[in-house]
Amino acid sequence: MVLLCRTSAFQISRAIRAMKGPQGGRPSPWKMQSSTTDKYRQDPPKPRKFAIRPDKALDIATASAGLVFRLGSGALVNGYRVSFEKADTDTPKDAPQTRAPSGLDEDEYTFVTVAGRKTVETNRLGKRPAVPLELYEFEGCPFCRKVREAVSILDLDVLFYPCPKDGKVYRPRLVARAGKSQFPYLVDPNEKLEMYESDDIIQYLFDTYSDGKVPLFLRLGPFTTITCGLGLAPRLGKGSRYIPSKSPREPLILWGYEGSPFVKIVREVLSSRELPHLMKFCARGSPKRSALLKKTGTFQVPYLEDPNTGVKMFESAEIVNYLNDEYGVSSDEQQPVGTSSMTTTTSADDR
Ligand SMILES: N[C@@H](CCC(=O)N[C@@H](CS)C(=O)NCC(=O)O)C(=O)O
Repeated sequence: MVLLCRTSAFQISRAIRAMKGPQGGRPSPWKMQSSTTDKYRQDPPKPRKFAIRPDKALDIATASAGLVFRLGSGALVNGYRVSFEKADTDTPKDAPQTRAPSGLDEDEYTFVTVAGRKTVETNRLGKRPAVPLELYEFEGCPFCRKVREAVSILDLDVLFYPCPKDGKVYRPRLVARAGKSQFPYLVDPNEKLEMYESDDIIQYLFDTYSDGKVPLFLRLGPFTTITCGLGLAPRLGKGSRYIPSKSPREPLILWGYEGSPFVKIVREVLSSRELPHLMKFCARGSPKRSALLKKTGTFQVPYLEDPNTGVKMFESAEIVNYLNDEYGVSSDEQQPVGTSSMTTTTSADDR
C-alpha cells in the first residue's frame, strides 16, 4: 500500500514538473501543451532571413501581391530616409572578439554594411499614443488593409481583435459595442474616440499621430481600395473565414509590418483563429527595429511572443505550425469559446 502511494506520488510530481515546462518556472496557464509547443519553447527555430521553406513558396509568392499592387505602401515609416554612414571602426582588428559574429552585437539596426559603411534609416514620426490603439478587422478585407498600411506607416502599436466571417467572439462584441458588423472599426482609448469608415480612420490617425498629411497612396479613394483588393485576391480569402479555435487568455504579440509576405501568412492564421494580438509595427525606419535587435540579437519579422505558453519564435512557416497546433481544436471537440481543449487538428485552411 505504502509502495503504491509512493509510486503515485512520484507520478503526480513528475506530471506537475512536466506541466511546469523546461524552465521549471510558473505552471503554464494551459493545463498541458502540445508537443509542438514544448518543442518550440525548448528549441525555437533559428532565424533565416529571406529564406522560404519550399512548401511555403506559393504562399509567399501570392502573399507578396499586396506589396506589388500597393507599391510597397506600409513597408516604410512616415518620412523614411536612408543614408550610408561610416561604420564603427574604432575597434582594432586584432582586439579580442567580444562581439558576436554577423553584426548580432550591434545595438542599432542596420540593413546592410558594405565597405565600412552601414545604412542608417530615419523617420519623421509624430506624437506617440500612451496605450495601444485597438482595431476590429480581418486580414482579407481591403478596407482593413488600408488602415493597416496607415498604422504601419505611423509606427503605432495596435491591439487587433480579429473578426473573420462567422467569427464567434469579436464580431458579436463589436455589434454589441457599436451597433454594426462593419470593418474596420478603430478604438483609441487615448483620445476616448471610436469610429467606423476606413478613410475617416486614416485621416484621424494622421491628424492625431502625425502632421495630418495622408500619403498619396492612401488617399486615392476607390483606387486605393481596389489596389488593396487586388493585392489580397491571390490569397483567395485566407484569413477571412473563421476556423474553430481555442481562445488564449492573453493577446499574443507579433512584430512585423504591413507588406511583408512572411508576416501576412502568420496574420492570416491569427485572423481566422480569432487570436487577439498586439502588433508591434516595425516597418523600415522604425525605432522598434533596434528594440527587437536588442531583445533577440537579430532583426527579423515575423517574430511571435506568446505570453500564454512562453513560446518566442522567428520563422513564419513554423509560427503557422505552432499557432495551428496550440490553438486548433478538432471538429468533434468544438467547445464554447474561452475553454481550452487538448487535441489539435488542422483544417484545409491551415496548411
Ligand atoms: N525565413 C523567414 C524570412 C523572414 C524575413 O526574411 N523577413 C524579412 C521581412 S519581409 C526581414 O525580416 N528582413 C530583415 C530586414 O529587413 O532587415 C520567415 O519565413 O519568417
